[in-house]
Amino acid sequence: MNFSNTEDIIKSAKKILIISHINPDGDALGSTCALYKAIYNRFKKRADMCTLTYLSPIYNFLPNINLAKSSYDTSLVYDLVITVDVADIDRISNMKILFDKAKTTINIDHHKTNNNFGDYNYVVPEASSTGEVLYTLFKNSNWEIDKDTAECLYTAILTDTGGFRFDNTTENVFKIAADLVKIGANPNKIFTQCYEHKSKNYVMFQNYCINKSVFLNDDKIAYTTIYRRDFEDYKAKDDYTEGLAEQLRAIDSTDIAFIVKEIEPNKLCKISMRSKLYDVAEICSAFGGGGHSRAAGCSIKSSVETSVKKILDEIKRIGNGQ
Ligand SMILES: [Mn+2]
Repeated sequence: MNFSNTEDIIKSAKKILIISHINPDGDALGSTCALYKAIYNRFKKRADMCTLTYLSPIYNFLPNINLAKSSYDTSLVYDLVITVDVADIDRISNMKILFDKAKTTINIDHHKTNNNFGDYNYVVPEASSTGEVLYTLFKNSNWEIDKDTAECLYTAILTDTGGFRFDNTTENVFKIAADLVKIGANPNKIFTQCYEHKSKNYVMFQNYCINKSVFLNDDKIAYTTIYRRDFEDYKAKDDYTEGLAEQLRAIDSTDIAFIVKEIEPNKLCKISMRSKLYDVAEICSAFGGGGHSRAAGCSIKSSVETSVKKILDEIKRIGNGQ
């Protein structure tokens, strides 16, 4: 896999937009900034970068992220729009208008639920992260990976493998990481930036959410619910729930862990689900969601209580966690 069929398109495009999904994580932002720098190095042209709802300062260390904007004028017409780490085109929110109008689109991703929505698609479900897909594309296309690009790719791979812990952490991941370190990515610096810049409110909020967890079926199922008022009480930002489901999954008895986050009282909830054993993407797909087999999510247009019941019914229906 390389850029041989799209290199001329990227080369001739005057206006390029790189975009990832809403609530972008380290893979989304790292991949965006890595591709930006790689295109600059190769063609000496600057693409626009869109980071949508990104607010948290955690990833502000990524080279060139300061050049990204949260949205672009929907009246613009791009020659090329490249999506990175976008499993479903609806996850780029209203920037889909720019995607639909673009002369050409390229879709670079690693989610197995990706339905190849681009004109050109580089979708590798076996890859740990979009960062890994990009690394392979850059290498196979003889595109330079400089220190900035290496830092971005390392961040993408580090965060999507949960710090080289999840079952997507392959031999290849370590080979790539070693190469990126050789180029100049600093593992300790990037780890500290990604995982040790938590605010006090964040830690207190997470402890509160964990404290009120509910355990079912001999503690095989663990979940917690987070209401808007909880966010207000702890002055918590929306992404303060990140890592909660992983904490519940870490309990030895737990097979399935999920969190139900109230988005709009009595109207809309967002669910993040994790498992050690089961395909939670299947459970989430029953509600129009998706993701990976051990980490998936969905939205349910109900109250928190009804959403919990629907999820538990679905777990029961497919016979998991029993
Ligand atoms: Mn990813």
